[in-house]
Amino acid sequence: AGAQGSTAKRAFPIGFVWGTATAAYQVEGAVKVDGRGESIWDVYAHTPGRIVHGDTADVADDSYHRYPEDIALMRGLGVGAYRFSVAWPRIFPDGTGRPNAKGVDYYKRLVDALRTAGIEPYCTLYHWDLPEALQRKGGWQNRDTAKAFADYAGYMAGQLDGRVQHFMTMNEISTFIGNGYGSASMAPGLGLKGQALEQARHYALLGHGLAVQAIRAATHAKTRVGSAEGINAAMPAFDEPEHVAAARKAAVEENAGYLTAMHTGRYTDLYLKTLGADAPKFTTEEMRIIGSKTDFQGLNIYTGDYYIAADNERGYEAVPFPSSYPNMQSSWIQFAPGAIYWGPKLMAEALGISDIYITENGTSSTAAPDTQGRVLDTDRVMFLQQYLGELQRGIADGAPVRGYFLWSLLDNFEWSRGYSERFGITWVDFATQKRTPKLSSRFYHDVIAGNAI
Ligand code: GBH
Repeated sequence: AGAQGSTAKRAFPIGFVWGTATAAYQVEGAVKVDGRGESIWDVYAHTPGRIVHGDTADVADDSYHRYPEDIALMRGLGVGAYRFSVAWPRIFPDGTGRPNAKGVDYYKRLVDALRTAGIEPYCTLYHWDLPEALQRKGGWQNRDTAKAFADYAGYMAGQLDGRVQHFMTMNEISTFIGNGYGSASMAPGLGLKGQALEQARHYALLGHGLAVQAIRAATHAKTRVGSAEGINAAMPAFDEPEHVAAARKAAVEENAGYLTAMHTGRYTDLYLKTLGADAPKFTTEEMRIIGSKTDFQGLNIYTGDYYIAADNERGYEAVPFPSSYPNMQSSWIQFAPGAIYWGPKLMAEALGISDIYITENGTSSTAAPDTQGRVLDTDRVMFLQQYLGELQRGIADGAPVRGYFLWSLLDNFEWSRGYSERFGITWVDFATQKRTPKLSSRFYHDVIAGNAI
């Protein structure tokens, strides 16, 4: 039984998976240990002016060495699952060629320690740390990278077969292409436009599809394969049939370059028409591969976009956020708990998805240790209370969500924001590596213990 509050709690389904999430580059550190090769993020972070305060992830949370302590934190929380990612350059330092046994062993030790602690490992094979050697050959602009990724993914999944049941190919194609190849705010910081950008996006999707097939070929039949994609969830401005229908159409069209392509094996007519001459070049065979059947869909949901019905070709119109709309510390996280109610529900309805995991949800907070050393992050507790309430309501209304992974277990290297934005429910003192659970850890512990919000 969970902790008793004064308000009656609403239950999650029996067997609902509660977890936390991290990514290799954001927590591991040890960038030159045991034969790891260089990644595009090492290069980017060491380029002056790219990261806030010139921070790097050379040490980060040192989880490469401190993972037993991190697992102990998870045991304290009571989570049943941990979503981590494998650093491709630890396995193939040059992206392809001969595997690096020491890198493989690290992940075997990690998943064995998790299983011993009763925590189910959920493994992401690509969370943005492309081997630099492949970037020098064009990275995701080069079709060969899709094949190299599938070879690596199949090899690694085979190595972890029997120890890991859930694999995700990639994390957020939308972000590593949009921000890394497009806007340049992330590695490799290319600033591409037009057809070149769309072709890179297409090859990333192809890499996902090829990897789904490679993982299946390398593992036993019960292995479940999916991806973790970021969506700015479509929400009706309010719950009224014509606006809900508009948001459902928006869910399909606004994700046409990602989830819609992956779940239907085609680009929508509207998507291709809108891109015009910038549309990617593709073959029927590539689209068939991109549409390879998956077993679950991971959704990273932090915020959403409001839609209303409109009398235009799309049948919907996006409503911009007024400047008075509340957001969290990270200016891109508009406070929108409805995103986690509508996002999974509309995606499942529109694309026929039967099993969804929330593979990331959470927020940054400026809360820092007080004079007693406590971190009282009431903004994060408020955020989680509201989002989890909406998640529970969505599941009760039929959204097929099987689990939830809170981003993140630890404060960590927040990409171009460096250490200036802290997403952890555990405070990390980066000078000493001391970990201190925040108030939100206690809150999440109680939710898990009661399986209710
Ligand atoms: C997720 O991305 C990531 O998967 C995870 O690694 C990350 O730590 C977490 O969210 C928290 O940010 O640099 O100003 O151009 C969430 C989607 C898309 C949000 C890109 C930030 C870049 C803003 N992200 N966006 S900016």
